[in-house]
Amino acid sequence: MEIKKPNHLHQYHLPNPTRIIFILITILSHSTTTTTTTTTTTTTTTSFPKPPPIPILPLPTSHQLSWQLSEMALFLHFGTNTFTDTEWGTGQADPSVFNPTQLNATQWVTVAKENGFSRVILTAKHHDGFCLWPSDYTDYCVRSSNWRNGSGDVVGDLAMAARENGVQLGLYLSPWDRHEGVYGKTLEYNEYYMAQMTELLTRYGNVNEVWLDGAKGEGEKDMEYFFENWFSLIHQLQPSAVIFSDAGPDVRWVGDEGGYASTTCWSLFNCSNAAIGNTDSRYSQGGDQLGHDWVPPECDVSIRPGWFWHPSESPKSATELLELYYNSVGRNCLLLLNVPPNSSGLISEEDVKVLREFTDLRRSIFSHNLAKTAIVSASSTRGGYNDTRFAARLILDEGIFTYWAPNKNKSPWEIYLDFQELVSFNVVQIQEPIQMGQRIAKFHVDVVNEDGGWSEVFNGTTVGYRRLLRFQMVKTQGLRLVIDKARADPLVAYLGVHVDTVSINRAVKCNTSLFSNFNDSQVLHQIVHNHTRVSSI
Ligand code: FUL
Repeated sequence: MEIKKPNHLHQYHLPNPTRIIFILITILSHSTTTTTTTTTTTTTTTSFPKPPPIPILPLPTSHQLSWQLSEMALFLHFGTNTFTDTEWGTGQADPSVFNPTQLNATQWVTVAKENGFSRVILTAKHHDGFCLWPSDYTDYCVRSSNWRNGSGDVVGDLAMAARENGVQLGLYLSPWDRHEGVYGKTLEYNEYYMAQMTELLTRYGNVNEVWLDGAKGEGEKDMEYFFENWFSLIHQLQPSAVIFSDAGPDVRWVGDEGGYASTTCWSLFNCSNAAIGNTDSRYSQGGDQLGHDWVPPECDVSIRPGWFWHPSESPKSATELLELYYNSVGRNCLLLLNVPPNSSGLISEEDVKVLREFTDLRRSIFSHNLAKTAIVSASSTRGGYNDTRFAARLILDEGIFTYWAPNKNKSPWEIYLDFQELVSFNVVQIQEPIQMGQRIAKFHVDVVNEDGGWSEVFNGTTVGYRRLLRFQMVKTQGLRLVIDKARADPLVAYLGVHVDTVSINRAVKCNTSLFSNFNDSQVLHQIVHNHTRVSSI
């Protein structure tokens, strides 16, 4: 939609009905503050600032916050499967097949870091049971391979490279083990699993995430996993680690392996409604507005068709990765992108190239915020307009730790941007200060139209840590974000206005109407893969 320049440019500045309401709100809110100040001058509390609003429960822990701020993690599926061209190894592959002659964990970490992935997660043990570290509890590990004459340790190499480069480390220890003889004997296998977990969490310094996968082949041995014991052990040995699984407790699986979250995406969840290996993917995708637990979603997806490297497969294109970014990070999730090292032990050049292009695309879109030079105002401000700690213009500061807050119980909740000239854009990003709880439940974005009134360009439900909205290119002088429903007084940490020509070109090329169904009423295209392909656990 192209919105033409108003006949008289200053029309937007003249008191159209919306603007009159806005001015009235401003005056009223200001006079309320003045009255309060006048009343309280007789007391000794006048000089104290208005405190921040009450956070609304549940809240993220500091580790969940740091996880969310990391935004993107690189998943590294690597093991005997890399050499046998398989996805789910049988557990019978000879350990000697594992021989990555050029393995260089620093290359993996550098690729991650240079492309904005601040965490790497390695399959220390996948379903085939082969361990990438020299475990004391099995010979089915690197010690029995020819790689570095059996003296290598992939987990150790990666931990050191990550530490040296300031990248966080996560480890995947598959519960399902197709090699280990005691698998199926509940007590013995839980002892074995916890002993291996202890090795991983005590030998390699800080571990920031432990990845528990729910997959298990049909007809496999039946047994019980002692999840509560595992969780306690992990939190005891690595207090700053978040535990990922279908059901949390710290981070949840988003419910599909296509890299797409639901447009409505709450970090709120009820762990008691989910079971590892047996979740309702719709519940995982959307979360739960009434949930009592803070368990934000992680989107795992592979850059290639398989999770492990296969010589015949190629990576997705940079525009496909951008699409994943919009639909994961842009929907309140962390993107866990799998980029599997190849059989020489390096991330393939073609994958590195695509990752660089993806980085350039993100930079070209998000490094310029058209809102930076706009005049920002809001329907009300907590503490009154003179209170700079909750002022509307704080939405221009990057990050979530400063934010706009409205006056208590003072809807409408609106933020206005006056660009002072006609500008064109097709992307808006919004962030909530989630350390104060996730609040927004319904919102819409309007732009000033040629008659000086408002036209809606997007409506949605949740925002959370980051929400990216795409719509047809508009040309306008003003924008407003209207929050229609919230769990408590809404807070906005950041508002960005951007131009994305890549998505437009892609839509034209694919002959798809990318923008017509971008509102939150869209039905999610579900891709539920083998993550929960489970018989019984
Ligand atoms: C799934 C596993 O079965 C796949 O092999 C892969 O590891 C993926 C991330 O999780 O459930």
